[in-house]
Amino acid sequence: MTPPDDPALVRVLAADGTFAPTPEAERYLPLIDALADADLETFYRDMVVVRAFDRQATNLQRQGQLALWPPSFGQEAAQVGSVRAARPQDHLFPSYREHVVATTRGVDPIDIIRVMRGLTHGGWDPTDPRNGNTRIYTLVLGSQTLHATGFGMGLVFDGRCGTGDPTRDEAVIVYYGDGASSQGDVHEAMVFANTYRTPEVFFLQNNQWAISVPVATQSRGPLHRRGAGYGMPSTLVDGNDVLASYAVSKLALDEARAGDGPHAIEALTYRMGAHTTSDDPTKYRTSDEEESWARRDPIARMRAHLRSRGAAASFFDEVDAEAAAYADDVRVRTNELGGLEASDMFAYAYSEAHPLVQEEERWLAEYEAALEGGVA
Ligand SMILES: Cc1ncc(C[n+]2csc(CCOP(=O)(O)OP(=O)(O)O)c2C)c(N)n1
Ligand SMILES: [Mg+2]
Repeated sequence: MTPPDDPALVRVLAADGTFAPTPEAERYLPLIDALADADLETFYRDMVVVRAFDRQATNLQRQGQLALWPPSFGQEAAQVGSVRAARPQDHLFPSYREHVVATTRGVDPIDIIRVMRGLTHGGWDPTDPRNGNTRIYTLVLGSQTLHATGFGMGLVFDGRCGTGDPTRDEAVIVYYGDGASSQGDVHEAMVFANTYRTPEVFFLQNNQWAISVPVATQSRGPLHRRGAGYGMPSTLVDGNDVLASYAVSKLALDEARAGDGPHAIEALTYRMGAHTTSDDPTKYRTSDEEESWARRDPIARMRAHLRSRGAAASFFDEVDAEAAAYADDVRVRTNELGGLEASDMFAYAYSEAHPLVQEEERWLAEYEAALEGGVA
């Protein structure tokens, strides 16, 4: 399975890192020209750091420190490009593997770890300014698109977009997957977004798989064409090209903020890892397919591009060291986290006391007491 040879595709960097814009990329080139060397280095650093974090978290799950981990391995360019296109006042609605989206906005990586260790009832506080307007992870597929559209409708009603002041107007970006695109919630969200002209970007990461179901099985036509059916522009981008992902997201967000309504983006990418640590992709996909996508690795592509622009070897060494230190810090802090307060399992099942839950809590307390006494 390879990305379609679709003339609509926006790509700036070829897989080997050479600057080779597709015809559809031409209109985005001014946005890319406006980037400084430091911006390109930031994109690269973000991708390398999150890959190290992601690998560390996968290992921590294997060591029994986390209940589950959904890897972002392979999707770094789609995520970094889009989040770096957002302004501080924008609102981000992730799904469950947008780790670098959350951390770039300020969420502490240990807060993501805490979610996957089962220590929280949702995650972080989205209203805490340190979290950069990042909503919590959503495991119920597609539901976050409704949250985002509702939030966007609020922005319209409150006059918080389309005023003509780009420093104050706000936009929303919501992340979802190719599998989630089949959910009714997504379609309802798109209908309402277009009816109310919400300042919203629907950012679909088509990573080719919904667990073990390939995208071609459930979606017979190109996903990016769906936007037109709802009355919004839609753009197909190479999601393994961080520059293209940045540029299409930037334009769509700028237009949304300015009052031009919603926009759908389909970013073609690939989930290079397992669906989660509970999954074994060797059961349903071939190593040929994995290798063909490894040749389009988003980090290798950007590294080659930076090298061709003359980045020093020391820069790459520094980034690698920074990524390793970041991952080490996460490991150290994860090992310091305590366990679940067992009482929490019962406290939040119902809003009011429930006899069955109380009975289960009593049973657990007795069982643990017996364990301590060496009886059980
Ligand atoms: C409403 C709902 N149905 C089913 C599931 C089970 N489920 C979890 S992830 C997943 C596949 C999602 O695929 P996709 O949207 O492509 O996202 P990806 O995991 O590839 O990032 C499914 C079916 C769920 N979490 N929510
Ligand atoms: Mg998918």
